[in-house]
Amino acid sequence: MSDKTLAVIKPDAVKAGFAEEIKQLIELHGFTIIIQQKFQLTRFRAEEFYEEHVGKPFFPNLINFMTSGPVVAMVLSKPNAIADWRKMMGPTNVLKARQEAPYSLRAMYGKDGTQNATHGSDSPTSAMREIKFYFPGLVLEPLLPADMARDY
Ligand code: RTP
Ligand code: MG
Repeated sequence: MSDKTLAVIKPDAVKAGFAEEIKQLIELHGFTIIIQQKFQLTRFRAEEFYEEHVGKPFFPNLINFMTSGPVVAMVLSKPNAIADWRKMMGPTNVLKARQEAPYSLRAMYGKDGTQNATHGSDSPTSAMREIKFYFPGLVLEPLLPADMARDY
């Protein structure tokens, strides 16, 4: 599963009109966009997606932000997709990103510590959970020949 990850273009970047440019950069970096869709998250859905952060001081701001407009969710494929996509995004905090990785997506397209343009799964387990969250019907693994031959 580390060859697939869930990427999200967050509401700040979508609103600013950066989505197409970010998608072009994603493909230039060798990722294949397997599926993509624009979603408006409800508070309930945003709280479920970020449940690991419930109770943290930035949680209310995060939920307000993530429901402030549409997001573009994508499944990206490439060897080492999870780590490579996080590297392409850069550090979580945009000010830090601008200092340490000026050509990262967050440095170029983000605004601050919360409005940071993009999301990426942080492990194979979260990639699996997050891909299912946005694309529950997606079949990720091809059927085995034995499955196809089975008499259902
Ligand atoms: P993400 O989950 O969105 O890919 O970001 P991440 O792993 O780099 O960072 P994480 O710790 O999971 O935080 C999730 C999102 O919460 C917002 N945040 N705001 N103001 C703050 O101190 C703060 N800290 C985190 C950001 O939108 C961050 O991406
Ligand atoms: Mg995270």
